[in-house]
Amino acid sequence: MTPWWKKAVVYQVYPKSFQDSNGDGIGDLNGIISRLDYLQKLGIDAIWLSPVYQSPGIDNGYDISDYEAIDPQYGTMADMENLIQEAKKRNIRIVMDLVVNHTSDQHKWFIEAKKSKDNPYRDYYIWRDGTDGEVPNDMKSSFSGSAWQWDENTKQYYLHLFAKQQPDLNWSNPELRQKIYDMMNFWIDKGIGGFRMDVIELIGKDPDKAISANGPMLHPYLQEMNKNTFGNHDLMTVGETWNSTPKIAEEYSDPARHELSMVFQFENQGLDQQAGKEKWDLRPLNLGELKKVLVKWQTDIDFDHAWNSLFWENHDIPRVISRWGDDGKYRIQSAKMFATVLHLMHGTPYIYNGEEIGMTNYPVDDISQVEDIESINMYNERLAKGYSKQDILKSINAKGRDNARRPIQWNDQENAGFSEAKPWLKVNPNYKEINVEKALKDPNSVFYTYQKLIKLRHENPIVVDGDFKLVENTGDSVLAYWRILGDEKWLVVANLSGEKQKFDHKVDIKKWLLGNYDERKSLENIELEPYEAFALVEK
Ligand code: TEU
Ligand code: CA
Repeated sequence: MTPWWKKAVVYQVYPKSFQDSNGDGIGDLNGIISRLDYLQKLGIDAIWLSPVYQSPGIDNGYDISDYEAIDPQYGTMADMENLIQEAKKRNIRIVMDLVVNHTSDQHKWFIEAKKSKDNPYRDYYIWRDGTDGEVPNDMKSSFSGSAWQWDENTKQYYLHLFAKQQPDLNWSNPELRQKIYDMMNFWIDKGIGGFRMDVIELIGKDPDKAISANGPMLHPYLQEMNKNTFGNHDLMTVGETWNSTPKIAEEYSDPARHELSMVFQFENQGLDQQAGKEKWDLRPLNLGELKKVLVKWQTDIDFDHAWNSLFWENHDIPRVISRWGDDGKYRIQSAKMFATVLHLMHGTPYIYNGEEIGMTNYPVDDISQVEDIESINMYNERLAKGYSKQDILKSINAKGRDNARRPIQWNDQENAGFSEAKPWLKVNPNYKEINVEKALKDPNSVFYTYQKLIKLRHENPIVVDGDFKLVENTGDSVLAYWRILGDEKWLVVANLSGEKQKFDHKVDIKKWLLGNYDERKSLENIELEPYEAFALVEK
Protein backbone atom coordinates (compact mmCIF):
# COMPACT_ATOMS: atom_id res chain seq x y z
CA MET A 1 0.00 0.00 0.00
CA THR A 2 1.20 3.48 -0.84
CA PRO A 3 2.12 5.32 2.37
CA TRP A 4 0.19 8.56 2.97
CA TRP A 5 3.28 10.75 2.65
CA LYS A 6 3.82 9.70 -0.97
CA LYS A 7 0.49 11.28 -1.85
CA ALA A 8 0.92 14.24 0.45
CA VAL A 9 1.80 17.88 -0.05
CA VAL A 10 3.60 19.39 2.93
CA TYR A 11 3.51 23.04 3.96
CA GLN A 12 6.39 24.45 5.98
CA VAL A 13 5.31 26.89 8.67
CA TYR A 14 8.02 29.21 9.95
CA PRO A 15 6.32 29.97 13.27
CA LYS A 16 8.01 33.25 14.05
CA SER A 17 6.70 34.72 10.78
CA PHE A 18 3.39 32.97 10.22
CA GLN A 19 0.76 34.74 12.34
CA ASP A 20 0.95 36.67 15.60
CA SER A 21 -2.09 36.22 17.84
CA ASN A 22 -1.22 38.24 20.94
CA GLY A 23 0.23 41.47 19.61
CA ASP A 24 3.90 41.04 20.46
CA GLY A 25 5.13 41.07 16.87
CA ILE A 26 6.09 37.38 16.96
CA GLY A 27 4.15 34.60 15.29
CA ASP A 28 2.84 31.91 17.64
CA LEU A 29 0.96 28.63 17.95
CA ASN A 30 -2.46 30.22 18.40
CA GLY A 31 -1.74 32.26 15.30
CA ILE A 32 -1.14 29.06 13.36
CA ILE A 33 -4.36 27.55 14.71
CA SER A 34 -6.27 30.62 13.54
CA ARG A 35 -4.98 30.03 9.99
CA LEU A 36 -5.62 26.30 9.72
CA ASP A 37 -8.77 26.90 7.68
CA TYR A 38 -6.65 28.78 5.17
CA LEU A 39 -4.19 25.90 4.91
CA GLN A 40 -7.07 23.48 4.56
CA LYS A 41 -8.40 25.57 1.70
CA LEU A 42 -5.00 25.39 0.05
CA GLY A 43 -5.36 21.62 0.41
CA ILE A 44 -2.18 20.52 2.15
CA ASP A 45 -1.86 17.26 4.09
CA ALA A 46 0.84 18.07 6.59
CA ILE A 47 2.61 20.97 8.22
CA TRP A 48 6.34 20.87 8.81
CA LEU A 49 6.63 23.12 11.83
CA SER A 50 10.04 24.77 12.24
CA PRO A 51 11.19 24.61 15.89
CA VAL A 52 8.89 25.92 18.62
CA TYR A 53 10.80 24.35 21.52
CA GLN A 54 12.31 26.30 24.38
CA SER A 55 15.28 28.19 22.99
CA PRO A 56 17.43 31.27 23.58
CA GLY A 57 16.76 32.07 19.92
CA ILE A 58 20.33 32.55 18.75
CA ASP A 59 19.39 30.70 15.54
CA ASN A 60 15.61 31.23 15.63
CA GLY A 61 14.89 28.07 17.56
CA TYR A 62 17.47 25.77 15.95
CA ASP A 63 19.30 26.13 19.27
CA ILE A 64 17.12 24.15 21.65
CA SER A 65 17.47 24.34 25.44
CA ASP A 66 14.58 21.97 26.23
CA TYR A 67 13.18 19.53 23.66
CA GLU A 68 10.10 18.80 25.74
CA ALA A 69 9.00 22.36 26.42
CA ILE A 70 7.42 24.99 24.18
CA ASP A 71 9.13 28.36 24.03
CA PRO A 72 6.90 30.88 25.85
CA GLN A 73 7.08 33.25 22.89
CA TYR A 74 5.16 30.62 20.88
CA GLY A 75 2.72 29.56 23.60
CA THR A 76 2.34 26.56 25.88
CA MET A 77 2.37 22.78 25.62
CA ALA A 78 -1.45 22.95 25.81
CA ASP A 79 -1.42 25.22 22.73
CA MET A 80 0.83 22.72 20.97
CA GLU A 81 -1.51 19.85 21.78
CA ASN A 82 -4.41 21.97 20.62
CA LEU A 83 -2.64 22.65 17.33
CA ILE A 84 -2.14 18.92 16.78
CA GLN A 85 -5.83 18.24 17.49
CA GLU A 86 -7.19 21.15 15.45
CA ALA A 87 -4.97 20.20 12.52
CA LYS A 88 -6.09 16.57 12.77
CA LYS A 89 -9.73 17.70 12.47
CA ARG A 90 -8.77 19.15 9.10
CA ASN A 91 -6.80 16.06 8.05
CA ILE A 92 -3.52 17.88 8.51
CA ARG A 93 -0.64 16.21 10.33
CA ILE A 94 2.02 18.08 12.24
CA VAL A 95 5.60 17.16 11.39
CA MET A 96 8.00 18.35 14.07
CA ASP A 97 11.48 19.69 13.42
CA LEU A 98 14.01 17.39 15.06
CA VAL A 99 17.24 19.26 15.78
CA VAL A 100 19.56 16.69 17.29
CA ASN A 101 22.95 17.36 15.77
CA HIS A 102 23.37 20.00 18.45
CA THR A 103 21.61 21.63 21.36
CA SER A 104 21.71 25.16 22.69
CA ASP A 105 24.59 25.94 25.05
CA GLN A 106 21.76 26.69 27.52
CA HIS A 107 20.51 23.09 27.46
CA LYS A 108 20.90 21.51 30.90
CA TRP A 109 23.12 18.80 29.39
CA PHE A 110 25.63 21.35 28.19
CA ILE A 111 25.46 23.45 31.33
CA GLU A 112 26.40 20.28 33.22
CA ALA A 113 28.93 19.08 30.65
CA LYS A 114 31.07 22.17 30.87
CA LYS A 115 31.27 22.09 34.67
CA SER A 116 34.12 19.56 34.74
CA LYS A 117 35.80 16.85 32.73
CA ASP A 118 34.26 14.16 34.92
CA ASN A 119 30.72 15.49 34.87
CA PRO A 120 28.26 12.71 33.92
CA TYR A 121 27.08 14.78 30.91
CA ARG A 122 30.59 15.64 29.69
CA ASP A 123 30.55 12.94 27.03
CA TYR A 124 27.19 14.10 25.61
CA TYR A 125 29.26 16.66 23.67
CA ILE A 126 32.47 16.53 21.69
CA TRP A 127 35.51 17.73 23.62
CA ARG A 128 39.13 17.67 22.46
CA ASP A 129 42.48 18.96 23.65
CA GLY A 130 44.17 21.57 21.53
CA THR A 131 47.03 20.74 19.17
CA ASP A 132 50.16 22.75 20.01
CA GLY A 133 48.06 25.39 21.70
CA GLU A 134 45.78 25.65 18.66
CA VAL A 135 42.37 24.26 17.66
CA PRO A 136 42.31 20.45 17.26
CA ASN A 137 41.90 20.65 13.48
CA ASP A 138 40.63 22.96 10.76
CA MET A 139 36.94 22.00 10.80
CA LYS A 140 34.83 25.06 10.05
CA SER A 141 31.50 26.27 11.39
CA SER A 142 28.72 26.86 8.84
CA PHE A 143 28.32 30.21 10.55
CA SER A 144 31.93 31.39 9.97
CA GLY A 145 35.18 30.66 11.76
CA SER A 146 36.50 27.52 13.42
CA ALA A 147 34.12 24.79 14.55
CA TRP A 148 36.10 24.51 17.80
CA GLN A 149 35.45 26.74 20.78
CA TRP A 150 37.84 26.99 23.71
CA ASP A 151 36.40 26.41 27.17
CA GLU A 152 38.61 28.19 29.67
CA ASN A 153 37.15 26.42 32.69
CA THR A 154 38.00 22.86 31.63
CA LYS A 155 40.81 23.76 29.21
CA GLN A 156 39.42 21.87 26.24
CA TYR A 157 37.70 22.73 22.98
CA TYR A 158 34.15 21.69 22.10
CA LEU A 159 32.84 21.16 18.59
CA HIS A 160 30.11 23.36 17.08
CA LEU A 161 29.39 22.97 13.37
CA PHE A 162 27.03 25.95 13.66
CA ALA A 163 27.15 28.87 16.15
CA LYS A 164 29.29 28.51 19.26
CA GLN A 165 26.00 28.59 21.17
CA GLN A 166 25.06 25.36 19.35
CA PRO A 167 27.44 22.68 20.68
CA ASP A 168 27.39 19.41 18.71
CA LEU A 169 26.02 16.35 20.47
CA ASN A 170 28.22 13.26 20.71
CA TRP A 171 26.19 10.60 18.96
CA SER A 172 28.76 7.93 19.78
CA ASN A 173 27.47 8.02 23.36
CA PRO A 174 24.69 5.37 23.65
CA GLU A 175 23.14 7.03 26.69
CA LEU A 176 22.73 10.28 24.76
CA ARG A 177 21.18 8.43 21.83
CA GLN A 178 18.67 6.79 24.17
CA LYS A 179 17.75 10.21 25.61
CA ILE A 180 17.06 11.45 22.08
CA TYR A 181 14.90 8.42 21.30
CA ASP A 182 12.93 8.92 24.53
CA MET A 183 12.34 12.53 23.54
CA MET A 184 11.17 11.49 20.06
CA ASN A 185 8.75 9.02 21.62
CA PHE A 186 7.45 11.78 23.88
CA TRP A 187 6.43 13.65 20.72
CA ILE A 188 5.18 10.56 18.89
CA ASP A 189 2.87 9.89 21.86
CA LYS A 190 1.38 13.35 21.36
CA GLY A 191 0.09 12.28 17.97
CA ILE A 192 2.43 14.07 15.59
CA GLY A 193 2.77 13.13 11.91
CA GLY A 194 6.53 12.72 11.78
CA PHE A 195 9.87 14.47 11.88
CA ARG A 196 11.89 16.75 9.64
CA MET A 197 15.45 16.05 10.71
CA ASP A 198 17.76 19.02 10.82
CA VAL A 199 21.23 18.43 9.29
CA ILE A 200 20.79 14.74 10.05
CA GLU A 201 23.66 13.83 7.71
CA LEU A 202 26.08 15.19 10.34
CA ILE A 203 25.28 12.86 13.25
CA GLY A 204 27.64 10.08 12.13
CA LYS A 205 30.61 12.42 12.09
CA ASP A 206 34.21 11.54 12.86
CA PRO A 207 35.72 14.78 14.18
CA ASP A 208 39.19 13.31 14.52
CA LYS A 209 39.26 12.72 10.80
CA ALA A 210 37.49 16.04 10.18
CA ILE A 211 34.54 14.15 8.68
CA SER A 212 31.19 15.83 9.30
CA ALA A 213 28.57 14.89 6.65
CA ASN A 214 28.04 11.25 5.66
CA GLY A 215 30.24 9.92 8.44
CA PRO A 216 30.78 6.21 9.02
CA MET A 217 28.12 5.86 11.73
CA LEU A 218 25.33 7.84 10.03
CA HIS A 219 23.28 4.95 8.66
CA PRO A 220 23.72 2.64 11.67
CA TYR A 221 22.45 5.44 13.94
CA LEU A 222 19.45 6.12 11.69
CA GLN A 223 18.56 2.44 11.64
CA GLU A 224 18.80 2.33 15.41
CA MET A 225 16.68 5.47 15.70
CA ASN A 226 14.06 4.03 13.34
CA LYS A 227 13.85 0.85 15.38
CA ASN A 228 13.56 2.67 18.69
CA THR A 229 11.14 5.40 17.69
CA PHE A 230 9.07 5.95 14.54
CA GLY A 231 9.69 2.56 12.90
CA ASN A 232 6.46 1.03 14.13
CA HIS A 233 4.28 4.06 13.52
CA ASP A 234 2.68 5.48 10.41
CA LEU A 235 4.89 8.57 10.35
CA MET A 236 6.83 10.44 7.71
CA THR A 237 10.46 11.37 8.16
CA VAL A 238 12.49 13.68 5.98
CA GLY A 239 16.18 14.29 6.51
CA GLU A 240 17.90 17.54 5.64
CA THR A 241 20.96 16.44 3.67
CA TRP A 242 23.05 19.04 1.85
CA ASN A 243 25.53 16.41 0.68
CA SER A 244 23.27 13.75 -0.81
CA THR A 245 23.72 12.22 -4.22
CA PRO A 246 20.88 10.16 -5.73
CA LYS A 247 22.69 7.07 -4.50
CA ILE A 248 22.98 8.40 -0.94
CA ALA A 249 19.33 9.49 -1.06
CA GLU A 250 18.42 5.89 -1.91
CA GLU A 251 20.36 4.65 1.09
CA TYR A 252 18.31 6.85 3.37
CA SER A 253 14.95 6.11 1.77
CA ASP A 254 15.05 2.47 0.66
CA PRO A 255 12.24 0.94 2.78
CA ALA A 256 14.23 -2.27 3.11
CA ARG A 257 16.91 -0.36 5.05
CA HIS A 258 14.49 1.05 7.65
CA GLU A 259 15.84 4.57 7.83
CA LEU A 260 13.85 7.58 6.58
CA SER A 261 10.91 8.23 4.23
CA MET A 262 12.89 10.68 2.13
CA VAL A 263 15.50 13.42 2.23
CA PHE A 264 15.82 17.00 1.08
CA GLN A 265 18.69 17.37 -1.37
CA PHE A 266 20.20 20.72 -2.29
CA GLU A 267 22.14 20.14 -5.48
CA ASN A 268 20.51 23.09 -7.25
CA GLN A 269 21.61 25.40 -4.44
CA GLY A 270 25.19 25.42 -5.68
CA LEU A 271 24.30 26.44 -9.22
CA ASP A 272 24.47 30.18 -8.69
CA GLN A 273 27.62 30.16 -6.63
CA GLN A 274 31.23 30.13 -7.81
CA ALA A 275 32.77 26.67 -7.85
CA GLY A 276 34.67 25.80 -4.68
CA LYS A 277 33.63 29.05 -2.99
CA GLU A 278 30.96 29.97 -0.48
CA LYS A 279 27.27 30.51 -1.09
CA TRP A 280 27.90 34.25 -0.91
CA ASP A 281 30.19 34.20 -3.95
CA LEU A 282 27.60 34.70 -6.61
CA ARG A 283 27.48 33.78 -10.25
CA PRO A 284 24.57 33.91 -12.68
CA LEU A 285 22.38 30.83 -12.94
CA ASN A 286 22.69 28.77 -16.11
CA LEU A 287 19.21 27.43 -16.91
CA GLY A 288 20.65 24.41 -18.69
CA GLU A 289 22.39 23.41 -15.47
CA LEU A 290 19.23 23.90 -13.44
CA LYS A 291 17.32 21.74 -15.87
CA LYS A 292 20.01 19.07 -15.71
CA VAL A 293 19.89 18.88 -11.92
CA LEU A 294 16.08 18.74 -11.86
CA VAL A 295 16.08 15.91 -14.38
CA LYS A 296 18.90 14.06 -12.63
CA TRP A 297 16.89 13.84 -9.41
CA GLN A 298 13.92 12.45 -11.33
CA THR A 299 15.81 9.85 -13.35
CA ASP A 300 18.76 8.75 -11.21
CA ILE A 301 16.57 7.62 -8.32
CA ASP A 302 14.93 4.23 -8.46
CA PHE A 303 11.46 5.10 -7.21
CA ASP A 304 10.64 1.46 -6.63
CA HIS A 305 13.20 1.43 -3.82
CA ALA A 306 13.47 5.03 -2.77
CA TRP A 307 11.61 8.31 -2.56
CA ASN A 308 12.31 11.95 -3.20
CA SER A 309 11.22 15.34 -1.94
CA LEU A 310 10.50 18.38 -4.11
CA PHE A 311 10.94 22.00 -3.03
CA TRP A 312 12.11 25.41 -4.18
CA GLU A 313 12.12 27.30 -0.90
CA ASN A 314 12.62 26.95 2.82
CA HIS A 315 13.63 29.22 5.69
CA ASP A 316 17.33 29.03 4.70
CA ILE A 317 16.89 29.84 1.02
CA PRO A 318 15.83 33.04 -0.75
CA ARG A 319 12.48 33.32 -2.53
CA VAL A 320 12.67 31.38 -5.78
CA ILE A 321 11.03 33.98 -8.01
CA SER A 322 13.45 36.66 -6.81
CA ARG A 323 16.38 34.36 -7.27
CA TRP A 324 15.70 32.51 -10.51
CA GLY A 325 12.44 33.89 -11.81
CA ASP A 326 11.12 37.41 -12.04
CA ASP A 327 9.67 39.16 -9.01
CA GLY A 328 8.69 42.21 -11.06
CA LYS A 329 6.95 42.16 -14.41
CA TYR A 330 6.48 38.39 -14.59
CA ARG A 331 6.07 37.71 -10.89
CA ILE A 332 2.80 35.83 -11.23
CA GLN A 333 3.78 33.92 -14.35
CA SER A 334 7.15 32.84 -12.97
CA ALA A 335 5.66 31.85 -9.61
CA LYS A 336 3.10 29.66 -11.39
CA MET A 337 5.77 28.21 -13.66
CA PHE A 338 7.98 27.13 -10.74
CA ALA A 339 4.95 25.66 -8.98
CA THR A 340 3.76 23.72 -12.03
CA VAL A 341 7.11 22.30 -13.05
CA LEU A 342 7.85 21.07 -9.51
CA HIS A 343 4.47 19.84 -8.32
CA LEU A 344 3.90 17.53 -11.26
CA MET A 345 7.23 15.78 -10.70
CA HIS A 346 7.78 12.46 -8.94
CA GLY A 347 8.15 12.93 -5.17
CA THR A 348 6.57 14.72 -2.23
CA PRO A 349 6.26 18.49 -2.75
CA TYR A 350 6.82 21.10 -0.04
CA ILE A 351 5.48 24.65 -0.02
CA TYR A 352 7.14 27.26 2.15
CA ASN A 353 5.44 29.97 4.23
CA GLY A 354 3.98 32.42 1.72
CA GLU A 355 5.44 30.82 -1.41
CA GLU A 356 1.86 30.05 -2.40
CA ILE A 357 1.10 33.75 -2.94
CA GLY A 358 4.40 34.48 -4.67
CA MET A 359 6.18 36.36 -1.89
CA THR A 360 9.49 37.99 -2.86
CA ASN A 361 12.88 38.86 -1.37
CA TYR A 362 13.30 42.23 0.30
CA PRO A 363 16.72 43.88 0.17
CA VAL A 364 18.31 45.71 3.11
CA ASP A 365 20.70 48.63 2.85
CA ASP A 366 22.50 48.27 6.16
CA ILE A 367 23.64 45.38 8.35
CA SER A 368 21.61 46.83 11.25
CA GLN A 369 18.49 45.63 9.40
CA VAL A 370 19.71 42.01 9.37
CA GLU A 371 18.58 39.48 12.01
CA ASP A 372 20.12 36.23 10.81
CA ILE A 373 23.22 35.00 12.63
CA GLU A 374 24.67 33.41 9.49
CA SER A 375 24.57 36.71 7.58
CA ILE A 376 25.82 38.77 10.52
CA ASN A 377 28.79 36.47 11.20
CA MET A 378 29.69 36.39 7.52
CA TYR A 379 29.45 40.18 7.35
CA ASN A 380 31.93 40.58 10.21
CA GLU A 381 34.26 37.94 8.84
CA ARG A 382 34.34 39.44 5.36
CA LEU A 383 34.63 43.00 6.63
CA ALA A 384 37.74 41.94 8.56
CA LYS A 385 39.10 40.34 5.38
CA GLY A 386 38.75 43.63 3.52
CA TYR A 387 35.57 43.13 1.48
CA SER A 388 33.50 46.26 0.92
CA LYS A 389 30.23 46.69 2.81
CA GLN A 390 28.49 47.08 -0.51
CA ASP A 391 29.76 43.75 -1.80
CA ILE A 392 28.76 41.92 1.36
CA LEU A 393 25.29 43.43 1.41
CA LYS A 394 24.86 42.43 -2.22
CA SER A 395 25.45 38.80 -1.23
CA ILE A 396 23.14 39.07 1.77
CA ASN A 397 20.39 40.52 -0.40
CA ALA A 398 20.79 37.72 -2.91
CA LYS A 399 21.21 34.75 -0.57
CA GLY A 400 20.62 35.84 3.02
CA ARG A 401 18.18 33.82 5.10
CA ASP A 402 16.12 36.83 6.23
CA ASN A 403 14.71 37.06 2.71
CA ALA A 404 12.36 34.13 3.23
CA ARG A 405 11.80 34.82 6.92
CA ARG A 406 9.76 37.99 6.65
CA PRO A 407 6.21 37.83 8.00
CA ILE A 408 3.49 36.39 5.80
CA GLN A 409 1.51 39.08 4.08
CA TRP A 410 -2.09 38.36 5.02
CA ASN A 411 -3.75 41.59 3.91
CA ASP A 412 -3.07 45.23 3.02
CA GLN A 413 -3.56 46.57 6.55
CA GLU A 414 -0.78 47.77 8.83
CA ASN A 415 1.93 45.11 9.34
CA ALA A 416 0.24 43.13 6.56
CA GLY A 417 -2.25 41.62 9.01
CA PHE A 418 0.57 39.61 10.56
CA SER A 419 0.53 41.45 13.86
CA GLU A 420 -0.93 44.44 15.64
CA ALA A 421 2.54 45.34 16.85
CA LYS A 422 5.81 46.01 15.05
CA PRO A 423 6.89 42.64 13.63
CA TRP A 424 10.19 41.11 14.79
CA LEU A 425 11.44 41.40 11.20
CA LYS A 426 10.19 44.13 8.92
CA VAL A 427 7.36 43.26 6.56
CA ASN A 428 8.14 43.49 2.87
CA PRO A 429 6.57 46.81 1.78
CA ASN A 430 5.01 45.13 -1.25
CA TYR A 431 2.30 43.69 1.05
CA LYS A 432 -0.26 46.12 -0.33
CA GLU A 433 0.13 44.44 -3.69
CA ILE A 434 0.97 40.89 -2.60
CA ASN A 435 -1.17 39.44 0.16
CA VAL A 436 -3.37 36.46 0.96
CA GLU A 437 -6.63 38.37 1.06
CA LYS A 438 -6.08 39.71 -2.43
CA ALA A 439 -4.93 36.33 -3.72
CA LEU A 440 -8.05 34.62 -2.42
CA LYS A 441 -10.27 37.12 -4.22
CA ASP A 442 -8.51 36.68 -7.56
CA PRO A 443 -9.27 33.39 -9.36
CA ASN A 444 -6.08 33.87 -11.40
CA SER A 445 -3.78 34.28 -8.41
CA VAL A 446 -0.73 32.13 -7.68
CA PHE A 447 -2.65 30.67 -4.73
CA TYR A 448 -5.19 28.94 -6.97
CA THR A 449 -2.45 27.43 -9.10
CA TYR A 450 -1.01 25.80 -5.98
CA GLN A 451 -4.48 24.71 -4.91
CA LYS A 452 -5.12 23.18 -8.32
CA LEU A 453 -1.76 21.38 -8.38
CA ILE A 454 -2.44 19.87 -4.97
CA LYS A 455 -5.85 18.74 -6.14
CA LEU A 456 -4.39 17.17 -9.28
CA ARG A 457 -2.00 15.17 -7.11
CA HIS A 458 -4.74 14.02 -4.77
CA GLU A 459 -7.05 12.95 -7.56
CA ASN A 460 -4.62 11.39 -10.03
CA PRO A 461 -2.36 8.45 -9.15
CA ILE A 462 -0.22 9.31 -12.18
CA VAL A 463 1.11 12.37 -10.32
CA VAL A 464 2.13 10.19 -7.39
CA ASP A 465 3.31 7.06 -9.16
CA GLY A 466 3.81 7.84 -12.83
CA ASP A 467 7.23 7.39 -14.39
CA PHE A 468 9.12 10.52 -15.35
CA LYS A 469 10.36 10.83 -18.91
CA LEU A 470 12.19 13.81 -20.34
CA VAL A 471 11.17 15.28 -23.69
CA GLU A 472 14.56 15.52 -25.43
CA ASN A 473 15.96 18.37 -27.51
CA THR A 474 13.94 21.25 -26.14
CA GLY A 475 16.97 23.42 -25.42
CA ASP A 476 18.39 24.75 -22.15
CA SER A 477 15.49 27.05 -21.30
CA VAL A 478 12.58 24.72 -21.82
CA LEU A 479 11.92 21.77 -19.54
CA ALA A 480 9.30 19.40 -20.87
CA TYR A 481 8.52 15.98 -19.45
CA TRP A 482 5.97 13.22 -19.44
CA ARG A 483 4.50 11.37 -16.51
CA ILE A 484 3.41 7.93 -17.58
CA LEU A 485 1.23 5.40 -15.77
CA GLY A 486 -0.25 2.48 -17.68
CA ASP A 487 -1.94 3.92 -20.76
CA GLU A 488 -2.08 7.37 -19.30
CA LYS A 489 0.38 10.04 -20.36
CA TRP A 490 0.63 13.60 -19.09
CA LEU A 491 2.84 16.24 -20.66
CA VAL A 492 4.27 19.14 -18.67
CA VAL A 493 6.00 22.01 -20.47
CA ALA A 494 7.79 24.90 -18.78
CA ASN A 495 9.70 27.85 -20.15
CA LEU A 496 12.23 28.45 -17.39
CA SER A 497 13.26 31.77 -18.90
CA GLY A 498 11.90 35.29 -19.20
CA GLU A 499 12.29 35.24 -23.00
CA LYS A 500 10.03 33.68 -25.58
CA GLN A 501 11.19 30.21 -26.60
CA LYS A 502 10.51 28.15 -29.68
CA PHE A 503 8.84 24.83 -29.02
CA ASP A 504 7.65 22.19 -31.42
CA HIS A 505 5.86 19.06 -30.40
CA LYS A 506 3.30 16.92 -32.16
CA VAL A 507 0.61 15.92 -29.73
CA ASP A 508 -3.08 15.11 -29.64
CA ILE A 509 -4.43 16.95 -26.66
CA LYS A 510 -7.01 14.94 -24.79
CA LYS A 511 -7.43 17.34 -21.91
CA TRP A 512 -5.89 20.65 -20.91
CA LEU A 513 -5.08 20.51 -17.18
CA LEU A 514 -3.73 23.93 -16.33
CA GLY A 515 -1.53 26.71 -17.62
CA ASN A 516 -0.42 30.24 -16.77
CA TYR A 517 -1.39 31.70 -20.18
CA ASP A 518 -4.24 30.94 -22.56
CA GLU A 519 -5.13 27.36 -23.31
CA ARG A 520 -3.31 25.98 -26.39
CA LYS A 521 -4.91 23.81 -29.04
CA SER A 522 -1.67 22.69 -30.67
CA LEU A 523 2.01 22.65 -29.73
CA GLU A 524 3.33 22.53 -33.28
CA ASN A 525 5.87 25.26 -34.01
CA ILE A 526 4.79 27.50 -31.21
CA GLU A 527 6.50 30.25 -29.29
CA LEU A 528 6.29 29.83 -25.52
CA GLU A 529 5.63 33.03 -23.61
CA PRO A 530 8.03 34.18 -20.84
CA TYR A 531 7.78 31.65 -17.97
CA GLU A 532 4.90 29.89 -19.66
CA ALA A 533 4.03 26.55 -18.12
CA PHE A 534 1.20 24.13 -18.69
CA ALA A 535 0.16 20.53 -18.29
CA LEU A 536 -2.11 18.42 -20.44
CA VAL A 537 -3.25 14.85 -20.94
CA GLU A 538 -2.11 13.26 -24.21
CA LYS A 539 -4.37 11.08 -26.31
O1 TEU B 1 20.36 24.19 8.14
C1 TEU B 1 21.58 23.57 7.84
C2 TEU B 1 22.50 24.35 7.09
O2 TEU B 1 23.51 23.82 6.69
C3 TEU B 1 22.16 25.76 6.83
O3 TEU B 1 22.70 26.51 7.85
C4 TEU B 1 22.67 26.14 5.54
O4 TEU B 1 23.98 25.75 5.40
C5 TEU B 1 22.64 27.59 5.34
O5 TEU B 1 21.46 28.14 5.77
C6 TEU B 1 22.72 27.87 3.91
O6 TEU B 1 23.90 28.52 3.74
C7 TEU B 1 19.68 23.75 9.25
C8 TEU B 1 18.49 24.65 9.49
O7 TEU B 1 17.60 24.54 8.40
C9 TEU B 1 18.99 26.04 9.71
O8 TEU B 1 17.96 26.96 9.82
C10 TEU B 1 19.82 26.02 10.97
O9 TEU B 1 20.41 27.27 11.17
C11 TEU B 1 20.92 24.97 10.91
O10 TEU B 1 20.47 23.72 10.42
C12 TEU B 1 21.46 24.70 12.30
O11 TEU B 1 20.49 24.04 13.04
CA1 CA C 1 2.90 36.41 19.45
